[in-house]
Amino acid sequence: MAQAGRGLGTVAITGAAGRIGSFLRTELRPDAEGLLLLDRVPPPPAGDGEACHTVDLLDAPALTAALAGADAIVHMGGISDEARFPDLVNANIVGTHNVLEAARKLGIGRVVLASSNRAGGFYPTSHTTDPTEPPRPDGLYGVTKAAIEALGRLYADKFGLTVVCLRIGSYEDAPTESRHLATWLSPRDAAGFVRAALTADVDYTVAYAVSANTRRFWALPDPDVLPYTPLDDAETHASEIPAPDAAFDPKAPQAGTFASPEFTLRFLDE
Ligand code: 15L
Repeated sequence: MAQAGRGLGTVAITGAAGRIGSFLRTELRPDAEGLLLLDRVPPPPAGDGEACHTVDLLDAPALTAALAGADAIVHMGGISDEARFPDLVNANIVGTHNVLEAARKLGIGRVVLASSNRAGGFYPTSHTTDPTEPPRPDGLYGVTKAAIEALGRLYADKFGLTVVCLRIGSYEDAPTESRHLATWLSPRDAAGFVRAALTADVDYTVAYAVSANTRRFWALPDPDVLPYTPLDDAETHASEIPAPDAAFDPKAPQAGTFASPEFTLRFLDE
């Protein structure tokens, strides 16, 4: 375990074998006293100060056992895009409920939930969406993300947990398509938002986790609430992107093609 700076205490990461989870593992390790790494598939072997648990979010007793000892949970696990509704409901809504229940029972005071911009993907690109506006999901996946924000609010209001919901944008090493010029979340900004969510003096908040993109259509969080100001701007990559203006018809949904009927019809019965 790294000896310097352990201010975050013991942090549990669900979805620790996933793309964002693996990155956060590396980023948070120096700041945490220890890491509990949970995933349905075995995370890469534990290093110093780490404990790995192969656990399904739907196995509540095993999940609770694996989370014991955490001071905070960064919940990244679940299905990360459109899928069949029963699968989404189980992995995302029931899974998040199990995480929040484990936190309540174990006295873990802080949970960071991976929400998504897709909870509001039907707002048009001409609109700057603030996360306090009503959800406007672009698909079934977005519906489950709106639901987990509500679950987080319930556990904050009723049981006094601190819950920070991050509406993650397009997490990529670099933007690769027109829409990303608005929606990109760079890895270093992702780490910045998560660190802020682990330290913010707040009961409950929902915030867009998006880089400081010139063309963004989401409001950045108030730094007095979530103390992080993003550093990267997708615009610096605009010249590498084919048809950089293509996604910016003012009436088009912010989710782009994710909002099309076809994107969801694949997961619905005839
Ligand atoms: C998300 O929430 C998804 O997890 C990811 O696959 C992308 O679709 C991203 O949103 C996006 O909006 O680009």
